[in-house]
Amino acid sequence: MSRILITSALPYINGIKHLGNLAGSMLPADVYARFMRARGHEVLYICATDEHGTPAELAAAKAGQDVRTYCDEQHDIQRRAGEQFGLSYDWFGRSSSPQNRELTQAFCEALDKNGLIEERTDKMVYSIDDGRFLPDRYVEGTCPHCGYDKARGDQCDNCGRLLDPTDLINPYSAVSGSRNLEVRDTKHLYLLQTKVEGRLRDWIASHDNWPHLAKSIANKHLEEGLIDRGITRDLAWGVPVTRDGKPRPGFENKVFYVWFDAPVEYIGATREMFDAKGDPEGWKKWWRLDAGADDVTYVEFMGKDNVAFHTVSFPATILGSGEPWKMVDTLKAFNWLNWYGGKFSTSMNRGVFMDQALELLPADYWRWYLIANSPESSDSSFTWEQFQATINKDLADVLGNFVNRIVKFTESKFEAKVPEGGEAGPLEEKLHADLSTLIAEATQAFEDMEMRKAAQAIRRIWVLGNEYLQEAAPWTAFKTDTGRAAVIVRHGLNLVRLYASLAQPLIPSTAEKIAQSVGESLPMTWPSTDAKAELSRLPVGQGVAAAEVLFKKIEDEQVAEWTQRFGGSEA
Ligand code: B3M
Ligand code: ZN
Repeated sequence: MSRILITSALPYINGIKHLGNLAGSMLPADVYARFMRARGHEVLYICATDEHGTPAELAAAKAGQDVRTYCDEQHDIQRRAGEQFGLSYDWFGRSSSPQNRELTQAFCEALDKNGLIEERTDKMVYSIDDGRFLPDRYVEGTCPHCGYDKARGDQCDNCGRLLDPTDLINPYSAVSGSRNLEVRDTKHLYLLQTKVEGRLRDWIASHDNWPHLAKSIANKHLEEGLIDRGITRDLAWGVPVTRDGKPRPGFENKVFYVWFDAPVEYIGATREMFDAKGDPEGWKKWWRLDAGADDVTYVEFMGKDNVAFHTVSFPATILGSGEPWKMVDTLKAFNWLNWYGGKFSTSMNRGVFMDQALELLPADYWRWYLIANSPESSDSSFTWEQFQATINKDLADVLGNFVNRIVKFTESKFEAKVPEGGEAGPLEEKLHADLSTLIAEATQAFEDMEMRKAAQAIRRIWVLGNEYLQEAAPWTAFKTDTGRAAVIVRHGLNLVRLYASLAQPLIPSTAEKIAQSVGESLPMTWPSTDAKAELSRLPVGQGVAAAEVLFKKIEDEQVAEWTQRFGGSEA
């Protein structure tokens, strides 16, 4: 048994997330966490809301609320939506917590002591009409690299490059739209990444096991070359800048850049959790190598636009601190899930957000679709047509139908009990062999965080069960040979049990219902690759009871209505 630390990128506080965000970090992280728990590992799955920086300030201003109140409300909304989606966080924290403030300040002070922090006078965009500096997302304009005309001051959404507000061509204020801007001097702290470059390169080079997308993005950023980064901003909302635990002179009206404190919140949230449990030192055994964290395996999940921060900026902070922190072992990155090939957009009524999705259908429908179509090797697109087809086929026809059919047959012919007697024949032997291979495939895919592949293997296992039942035809055998029928039904019911255990990470609420239909309950341990053993787990005589319909088919009228409401191909 190992200890596995899992984090998914922290969703910004600025409003509830859409299905694309869910598919690209939180959901696969949850699936992986559930899989690893079923494997018997000790898992700690941490997430939080990312509450600082310009996204929070801008969204609060738009909502007409002060930032603190806005964040309190939005955090609750996101926490609830996550729970309803079955995201099994061990803790869902807040980057605005006192724990994170303390850790963030301590990191900066450690870097400072190591000569890696420098005060520099910067030229920053100042808006005369707004009477303020415009850091990061407060300014928008044209990307100097690719010409995209809605690039933000911190990053271009089109080409993915990290930007500085002064890089933008034709800049304008995101607050007022004003182009009445000038460049003014202001003092900021710089993290001297150039001085950590050697260590950072060695560290990245020692991780050739990272999945391809993460590795290639990390290398691309190294090739572009490291630069020293400003880690403070002229903002009021954020982690205050300190020296020796007191406000740092000259920085009283500044805070840390959101990307400086956000990744620290992975640690901060862990500390929030252990503080809440009354074990204030407990977090260290997950994060400090000098407190036992060296046997932890740490896996991060995130969208591709976050990779640079997790492979360059945050590691530079940790390495530069010179302190014994646990660093990421494996980093799983995702491409975009698009909406009909374009971006999700609230303002343009394109796409479904987490809360809306649950008004339409239970979480498991979405979870299955999003994992089965996970944007792993390339971007993928949500379409209502594909969603309907996937649900109706995989979940309703293949899985739901199998479970109901065999359990109902047992109810009517075998007194609703796992029957005894009869002997396995060639059909069962073939089933065992095929199934063993597929269980091994599914297991390996989950281990490798290959979500699509894992879902495919699981789907093939469901199909295999259907084919077996079709061929073995217990309803026919029953008329002439009840012993033979009993063998088949016993295999069928054990397949149901197996399906429940395999479905746990992906569709946890339905997995519970499936387990109950054959008298079992979750959590179940992950199956071994010995299918013969796995198909003889149910005790003879155990009662079974058909669940109500597991999955309802999605009708064409529903697709029409949802397309109208949330956009579709014509959008
Ligand atoms: N909040 C960006 C995002 O949601 C950012 C991730 C922080 S991870 C430390 O895409
Ligand atoms: Zn660009």
